[in-house]
Amino acid sequence: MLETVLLATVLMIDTEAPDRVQNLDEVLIVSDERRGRNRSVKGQAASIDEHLGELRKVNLVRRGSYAWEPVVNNMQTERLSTTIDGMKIFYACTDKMDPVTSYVESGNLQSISLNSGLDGNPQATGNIGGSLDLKLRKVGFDSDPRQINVSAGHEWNGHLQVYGADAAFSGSRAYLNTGLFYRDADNYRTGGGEVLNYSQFSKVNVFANAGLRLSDSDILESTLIFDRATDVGYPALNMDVSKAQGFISSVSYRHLFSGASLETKAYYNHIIHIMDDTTRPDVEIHMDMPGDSWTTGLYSLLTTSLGGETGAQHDVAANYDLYYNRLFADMTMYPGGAAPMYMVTWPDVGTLNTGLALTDNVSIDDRQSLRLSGKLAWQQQRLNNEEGYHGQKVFFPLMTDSYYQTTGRIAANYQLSIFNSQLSIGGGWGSRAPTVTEAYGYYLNNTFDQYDYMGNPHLKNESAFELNSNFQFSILNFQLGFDANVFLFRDYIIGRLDDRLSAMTVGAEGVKVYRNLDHATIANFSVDAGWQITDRIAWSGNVSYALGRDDESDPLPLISPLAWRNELLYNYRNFEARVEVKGNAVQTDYSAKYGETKTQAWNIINLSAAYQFSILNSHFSIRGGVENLLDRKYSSYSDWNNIPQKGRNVYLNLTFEL
Ligand SMILES: [Cu+2]
Repeated sequence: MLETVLLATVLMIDTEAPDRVQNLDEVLIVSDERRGRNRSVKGQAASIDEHLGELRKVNLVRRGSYAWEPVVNNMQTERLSTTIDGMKIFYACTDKMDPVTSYVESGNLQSISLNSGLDGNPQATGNIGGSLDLKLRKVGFDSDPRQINVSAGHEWNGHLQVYGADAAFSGSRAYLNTGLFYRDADNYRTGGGEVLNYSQFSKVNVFANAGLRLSDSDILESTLIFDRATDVGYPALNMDVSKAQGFISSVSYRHLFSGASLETKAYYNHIIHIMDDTTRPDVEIHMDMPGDSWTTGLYSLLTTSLGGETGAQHDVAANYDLYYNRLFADMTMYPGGAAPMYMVTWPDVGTLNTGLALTDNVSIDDRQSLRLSGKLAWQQQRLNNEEGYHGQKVFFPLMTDSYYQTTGRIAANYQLSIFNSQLSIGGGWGSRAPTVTEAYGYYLNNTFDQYDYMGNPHLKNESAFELNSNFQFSILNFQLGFDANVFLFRDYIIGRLDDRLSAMTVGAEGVKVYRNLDHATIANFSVDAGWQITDRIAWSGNVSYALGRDDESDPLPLISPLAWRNELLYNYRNFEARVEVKGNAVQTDYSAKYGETKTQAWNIINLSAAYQFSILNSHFSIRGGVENLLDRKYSSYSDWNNIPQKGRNVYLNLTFEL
């Protein structure tokens, strides 16, 4: 049961158990070399988005059936850090159609780890709400010499097909993981059977991770991922995507000292995003809107253990990182008959960021531990596109083409275990620089509130104090947990109406300019319970509530209403079955001021079952289920423009491990 508690914020995709768990929020998984068993309900055929959705602190903003935007502690991308094996990567869409999690596949990953709040992973910067690190699958040295996985999945609603194959080879001097995945879906049906147009997508992903042991203490590793989504529909938006492509690469060198390791990784990634409105009927003004994001960087991570034996033990990590990112997006409008209009929407912003992070996990004694983390980062931004720079300077005559920002974070967390309970309290402070959209975005239409948004180069950094606490206790077969955190913001960044400006986009209601609000508050509360009723039957439940307020005590947008989840699990030998009921209360606290509409309450029932067996030396697993059993038509508060979710959906996923 304790393990379940500790795993609250990590999702195991293809590994049996973490080798080392350091903190309730901070979960560290050392590359697992054993043959995996997939813990996720849908198995490997599940999308990254579905895996993310199984993390308790994660919600997802959905603009279609592909590329959902992760939300942690009720904060979106701007206030989170998302890294892939510590690599920085930035999305290339001015409309947030391509969160960076959309450029990897379930088959690429070993686990997803989430650090809640300001206590980020060493490579994270600007993480007020939390940091997600997607850990890539690496078989490592001296594991099974050869493993081959083949998986296939089908979902009847939307005719989703998933095919994947991956292989791992391991020896004492070298290892290789490689794989190919393909997903394709048609439009899905909402509850009641109506087809939701523009909800289709298609995606291909190829990856390779390789390692070479140069000597007993020197290891060279490298990663290559190519991911391409095509014909992706966004029913909540006015446009679709004809191509979203990611190329991710890295080379790293690891040196092992006695009791310490130093890893230095250099990486490069390029994202191409091409929007398309040619398949939509009734487009008044056709638009071309491509976006590009290039990032190159490196980090050096030193980890070591100090002390121990009699005194407190310190697990220390020091990380230096440096990256350079370029973001460029433009738009060409073709008003019927008239000459095309051209606009630069992200003015080729080059961001050079460098930072130093320190983490110390102090094991004071058997019962107490303390975790301290901090990071200081400095960045320079330059607007490299003249046209974009001059376009924005019209509105901000005092702006320059270059800016500097210094950001930092510091967090402390104390943990005490007594008898059957565990208490943790923590606090922190941190700041983030405005994003490129917030500082330099130019007439970016937001379909959520129907306003065009202008970036503001004079924004101050946003900062927040965080307080958090967590209490878990168990008696006999019963376990109960409480979790609460509050973020007190200064200079909170959000768009506010500027009625001196007029909209550019057809149908937009006006222009909003990003501003710093003097203060704002976001708070999250949750209660978890678990009950092992018999050896075979277990129940778990969760209720969460969140609150967001701006400087005038009005609700902030996209804050979850009261939400619950109930699950009954039956487990016998290699068979498991579960019934899940989840839902939201009516969104009474919606933010009319920021263009949000009220979302009604909903409840759905999901059924699933899994069976695993072995023949000779091969493992097979079959997973099947029905989502939204009663075919309810509903949308959640985080469904962009309240697009309805999938209606009843039957799925069957098969995996063979040879
Ligand atoms: Cu886009």
